[in-house]
Amino acid sequence: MLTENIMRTLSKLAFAALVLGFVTPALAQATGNTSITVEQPWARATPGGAKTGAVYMTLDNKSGTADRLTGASSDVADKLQIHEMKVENGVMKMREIAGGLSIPASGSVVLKPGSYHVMLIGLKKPLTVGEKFPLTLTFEKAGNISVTVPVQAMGATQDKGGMGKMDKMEMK
Ligand SMILES: [Cu+2]
Repeated sequence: MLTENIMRTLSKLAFAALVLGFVTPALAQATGNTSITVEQPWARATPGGAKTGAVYMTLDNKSGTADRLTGASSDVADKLQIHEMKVENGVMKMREIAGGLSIPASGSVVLKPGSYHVMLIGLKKPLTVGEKFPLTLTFEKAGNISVTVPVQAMGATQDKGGMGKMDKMEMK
């Protein structure tokens, strides 16, 4: 009987140690700077002569503090902006997001065709399928994060036709 009680106590202690082991690093992360993970970045291939392109990705905020994507830079284009797309009076329009794109605490934001994107303005050469290029994202709290962006086909996967209609869109 006594040994059984001891065994129970021991297993409770082991369980507590296990729980603490998981909880401690999570707390440490939440109290520090934000930690942003950039998942599955990709860019749409561009037809020859195109002067603009777009990069998509998922931004995952694992911290308990909201952050903000304020800018981006890359060698492939003269200028990069954080854009959003919206239908206004039946017309699809895109514009730079004033103040950057906010990423909620313990949440994520998806940049995808027809929605948020990192706009490449003044492309130095067409983006061709299979190539990769470096991109540096700047966050208000997490600082700079560099990723490698693979170029995917123009009609690629997640595509709902958003950026494909770009030539017909107004840019503000
Ligand atoms: Cu745009």
